[in-house]
Amino acid sequence: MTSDHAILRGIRDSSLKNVAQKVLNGQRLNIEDGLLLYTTNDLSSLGSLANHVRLRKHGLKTFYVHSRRLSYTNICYTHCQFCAFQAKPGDPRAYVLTAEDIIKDLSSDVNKGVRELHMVAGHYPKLKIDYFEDLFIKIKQKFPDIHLKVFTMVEMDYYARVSGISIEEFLDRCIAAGLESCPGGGAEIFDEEIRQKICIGKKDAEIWLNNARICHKKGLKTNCTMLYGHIEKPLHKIDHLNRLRTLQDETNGFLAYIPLAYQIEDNELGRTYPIRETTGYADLREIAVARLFLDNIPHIKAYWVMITEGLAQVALSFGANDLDGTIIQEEIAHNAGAKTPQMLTKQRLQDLISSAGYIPSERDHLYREYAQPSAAI
Ligand code: V47
Repeated sequence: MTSDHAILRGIRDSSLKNVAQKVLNGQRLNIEDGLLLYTTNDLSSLGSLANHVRLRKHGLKTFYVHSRRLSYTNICYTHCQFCAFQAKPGDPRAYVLTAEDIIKDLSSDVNKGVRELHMVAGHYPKLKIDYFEDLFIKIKQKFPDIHLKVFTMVEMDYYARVSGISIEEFLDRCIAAGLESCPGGGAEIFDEEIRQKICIGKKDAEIWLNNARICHKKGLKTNCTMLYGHIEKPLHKIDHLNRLRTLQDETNGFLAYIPLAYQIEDNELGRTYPIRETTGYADLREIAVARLFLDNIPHIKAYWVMITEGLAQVALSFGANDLDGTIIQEEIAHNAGAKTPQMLTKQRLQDLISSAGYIPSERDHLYREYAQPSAAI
């Protein structure tokens, strides 16, 4: 690891020296420090500090998971301006999958050896708790080793409400049927003013955070995200990260944080505002800021689907320690213009990690390493 002295000497922006010293001392950064991280143009210093923390926490180990994405419906009654995936009833693209459709799909060859099924979908009032119980039970009967990672904090709120039961009862019943963890989507930006512009009418930040709190108290680990690269400002992002960090101090239930780079095509937000796609510079900054500011969230993912494989690989030296995974059949980012492949093989992930000088490790949802890698693809 580079010595503290060498890191301090390499810092070009002298206003970062104090923050750098705090990072090297292992002290927590405050909001003002966070804002500095967002406003400096000294990206290489952010990178070397973030990499220093990454090496301190994880060494060279870099995780990935063999994962399948699936959305049981694209019908959505919520109006998120950034979403290109949603369809309204009557739209020729609209679909709802039955448990049988999903089992059939999961039985196909491409899913061989998949360890994790990551499901998020639209908000469709005809799907109620019994649909999810039946679905989870059937998936677990047929594929007992597949881990079920389902529902954003906003989705679970919606489906508990349309089922006429409390969020606690909804979760208890889903857990009994096979739910094992939850993905981090739906957080967008917590600031209410921005939220009202990018996802009018979506449940507010307090509901997202409180549902995460409820999950964590029930022992369900979850992830967390932030959607960046649209109309937000640095203050909104630091406020968002600070709220995640505060909840993590209380519950320790977040496993990973994933910055989500806004994809601009085929959605209302991209048509309304003159937004350009995020730059590599901005994407690397998000990873580094996350590693430095979120001192209590262990894993930072570079989500190659949204920032490209090449940049995700570079992000491993800017604080990221997880490349997410194979991600078979992702739809949300690809519908909004992501030009990345529909999946990466495990071999490709391992090569990306090794050729950058890190050590690949296939993980499960709790970041336990598998002694034997899953079936080769
Ligand atoms: O909830 C929607 C966001 C999320 C766009 O937990 C968009 O391991 C960018 O949550 N541009 C889904 N983002 C993705 C997600 C996720 C991804 C990777 C890992 C994990 C995890 C979770 O994507 C949605 C929404 O917040 N989103 N539209 C868009 N145009």
